[in-house]
Amino acid sequence: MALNYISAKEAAALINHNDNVGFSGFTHAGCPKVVPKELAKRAEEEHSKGNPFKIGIFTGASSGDSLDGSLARANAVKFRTPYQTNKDMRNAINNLDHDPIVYFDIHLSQLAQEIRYGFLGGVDIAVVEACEVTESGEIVPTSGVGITPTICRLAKIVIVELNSRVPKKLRGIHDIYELQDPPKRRHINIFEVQSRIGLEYVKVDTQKIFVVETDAENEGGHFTPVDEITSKIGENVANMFVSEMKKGDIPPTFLPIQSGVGNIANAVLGAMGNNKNIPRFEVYTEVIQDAVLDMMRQGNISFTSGCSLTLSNEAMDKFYLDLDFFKNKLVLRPSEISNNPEIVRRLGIIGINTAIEADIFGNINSTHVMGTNMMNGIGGSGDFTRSAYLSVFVTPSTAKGGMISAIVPKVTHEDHSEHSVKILVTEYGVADLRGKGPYARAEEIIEKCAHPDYRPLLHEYVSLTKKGHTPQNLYACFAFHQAFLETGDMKNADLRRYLK
Ligand code: 0RQ
Repeated sequence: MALNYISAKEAAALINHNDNVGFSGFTHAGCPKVVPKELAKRAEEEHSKGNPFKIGIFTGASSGDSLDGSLARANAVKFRTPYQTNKDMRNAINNLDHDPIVYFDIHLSQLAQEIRYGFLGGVDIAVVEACEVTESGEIVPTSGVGITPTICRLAKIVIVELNSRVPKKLRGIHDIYELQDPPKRRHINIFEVQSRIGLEYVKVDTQKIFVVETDAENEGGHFTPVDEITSKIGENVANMFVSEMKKGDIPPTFLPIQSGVGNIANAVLGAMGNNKNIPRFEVYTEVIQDAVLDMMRQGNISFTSGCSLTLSNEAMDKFYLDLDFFKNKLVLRPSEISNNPEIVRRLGIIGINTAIEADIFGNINSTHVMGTNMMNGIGGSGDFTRSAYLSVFVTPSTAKGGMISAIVPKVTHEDHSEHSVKILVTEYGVADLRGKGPYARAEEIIEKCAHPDYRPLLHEYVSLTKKGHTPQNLYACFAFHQAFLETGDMKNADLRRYLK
């Protein structure tokens, strides 16, 4: 059947106020660009006429500025889930003065199934980026998959942004598979990082497809060059892996690695590549960043499975040029498979994720600044952390020019608990929490990871609150944060003020 080609403006007109819209992609990779921008214009036009216009947004993870940025600025968002990183979206989520966006943060592997279960109100329209769409309804995604199979199947209308900038030759890199829901779900047939279990495309009833042609550019930013701190964190992680191998706690063949998003994660992978004692390894992760491709080219990584190519534009262009090299060494999967805890546990994945703050017992806050303001969201960190062979968290020991200690007596928001977190790493060292009770954990974290400026205060907290299984005082535990809010510097924390 011939496909229905329309303009981006006509596509935006298919979307109504109050619709729930599912978007393809994962991070900026694979997200639609021209339709969301037109949709934002449409919302502004409706608002100027005094009409309401807001949509609910489901995505794979964060998205590009054309999507989250445009729609947030146009005040066109009813709710948003899951992970986001756009500044304007974040401001709109945190700012209660002006019509806030309802944001609920869930583990990325769970979103597709929660949409299917009907927990979130259904999907009316899917807007997906593709490098190919056939007259039989085969849609080949671009550089990120996310929740594409689920939204395409459930939506009444599927708008395909057919992006000619992405080579059709990408076909074959995806492994598209959607899980059945309980009680019919069976095991996932992935027993190795490189296992393939699905199709090269998403199959959709052609009657509901509308195609919008585009050549919009990838929206990848740049990675900040590795600095002294991120490079030291990376070195500490790499050396820890080497000593784990020497001890026999990590097998000599190594185990698949998951690594989070951002500059620190990129630096950690780079450091692993530079360490001659780490053997060639595999990656089973969600975001594939620039460092992974460099390491594949150099032979440090033999195979990579992920959900998206979260690359700078420069690295993306180079990837397309080298497609023949990567085609049999890399696979892109939907987020419910790339992040599936069943596979994480089975393959023995080592998870490396970044914390905003950690407490002296190993609980991790990945999402909230000072307990109140949402940064990005939990992303896939929980999918991996809870089920990993070894869960590692990394963070610089301080933030905001040293005024904030990333190691605190108690985290102000808990995303990952001490029960899942095994290793904590800062530029100062590596705290191994395995087999240690709360007092020993506190000692290990303070001495190995905290910034020296904060060590006396943290020790003081433990000695002043020494009581019961876990030394804690419910008044003093946030004295560090309180000091920052009142004086702009956590070093001014006056523990005794709360402990009279
Ligand atoms: O603020 O942007 O104003 O400079 O947080 O911190 O050090 O640049 O590190 O970019 O790697 O982000 C945890 C947010 C780290 C990210 C987080 C401020 C700091 C800076 C960014 P500025 P950095 P990164 C894979 C897995 C959760 C989800 C996850 C994240 C900004 O890694 O979102 O792991 N992780 N997903 O100054 C106040 C503190 C702070 C602080 C840092 N203690 N207090 N501000 N900052 N620590 C991804 C996916 O699932 C797709």
